[in-house]
Amino acid sequence: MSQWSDRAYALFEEQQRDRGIDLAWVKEKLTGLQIETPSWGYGDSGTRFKVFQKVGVPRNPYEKFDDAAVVHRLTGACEAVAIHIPWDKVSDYQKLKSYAESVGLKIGAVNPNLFQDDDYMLGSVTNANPSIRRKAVEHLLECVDIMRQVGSNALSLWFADGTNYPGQGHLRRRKRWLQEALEETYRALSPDMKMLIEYKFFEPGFYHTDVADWGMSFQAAQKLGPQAEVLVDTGHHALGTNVEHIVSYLLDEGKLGGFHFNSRKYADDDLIVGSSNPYELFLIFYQILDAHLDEDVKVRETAENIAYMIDQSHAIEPKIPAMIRSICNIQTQYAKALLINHAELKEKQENNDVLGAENVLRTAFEIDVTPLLLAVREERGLPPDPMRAFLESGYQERIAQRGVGGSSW
Ligand code: RM4
Ligand code: MN
Ligand code: MN
Repeated sequence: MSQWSDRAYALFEEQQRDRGIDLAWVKEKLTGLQIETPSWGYGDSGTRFKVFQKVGVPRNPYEKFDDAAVVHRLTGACEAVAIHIPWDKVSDYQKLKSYAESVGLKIGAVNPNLFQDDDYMLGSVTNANPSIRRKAVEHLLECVDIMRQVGSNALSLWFADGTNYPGQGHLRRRKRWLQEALEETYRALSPDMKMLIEYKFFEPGFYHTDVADWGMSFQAAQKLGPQAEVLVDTGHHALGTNVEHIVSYLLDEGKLGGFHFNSRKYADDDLIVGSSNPYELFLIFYQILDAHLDEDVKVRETAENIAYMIDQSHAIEPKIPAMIRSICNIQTQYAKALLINHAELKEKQENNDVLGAENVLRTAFEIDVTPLLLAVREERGLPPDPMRAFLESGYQERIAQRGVGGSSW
């Protein structure tokens, strides 16, 4: 470290010691934070107006793993990569698994795709046509089989099913079909596998969506059993929704399975994490870390087993730097949340000290954690500034030889 950062860290350490913060624990937690990146975040994606094709985009799933390996090497935080089927369909999944391992990665969640086949225009597992419903369930089962082959323990489900017009579909019948499909899939899981049920309030359906909010995911998961949990995608709520409250509720019920982190200003924007509302991310981590201290072991275990994932689609961003920035932004907000003085907060809450309690949270949020992040990276032998290290590595220039128009959606 430079003399400047050594001095900055010494000062930081002293300040945190005065606040009663256990920095050894903070560093251990920061080091342990692993965030899965999505294979699709390395490919070209876009809006409904245009998909801009970029130079150097991966041409196949293997090259997506090459790019993800760079992100992991520079951040030390992204060992697992989520795959989306059929975007990452290969003839030999053992080979894909071995390849991932050969570049220092493992395969994370398997995401079925029930929205791009022409048959699914009017729904997949909720389609009025029984043979289309069957086809959709077969795809879900195929994905469970792929999980076995690649050693994945999370089936991550998002259903695009919905309607555009009142009366277009029978809502209760669709609800039952959906649950039947989930049940059949659930029965196919091995005991070490989790089913994560994601929700989104609209899009592509503009009138109703079959799994529209956390309550619907929660209820479906509750009926299925302990291996089913809710996945919170931070971009999937109506504007103004208190996402951290949902997080705390699901933690208390032992049903928070994972996150899809991304940022949004308006709808499902899938932008770089923390670019729009870093305070929300900090408050989500506050809820999680508070649950780590819960007296109920079930709540603690739920908090410790959350699958953190990024779900970003890059329309205009260079993909690898966008991923690195997201990881750094997550680490920054996590570090700030680790500096919350929980004992002080509890005391303020118990004394009904409104401003005092809010001040405890804001104080942690306003701390500059740069010296801490630099120190942790240095101790782990990682570049102190992963973005700069990437830009100076020449990797982007090297992959330019892949040309334009690599594989995307
Ligand atoms: C959806 C949802 C899913 C993701 C797809 C690509 O909006 O967030 O998690 O797999 O997009
Ligand atoms: Mn998502
Ligand atoms: Mn989404």
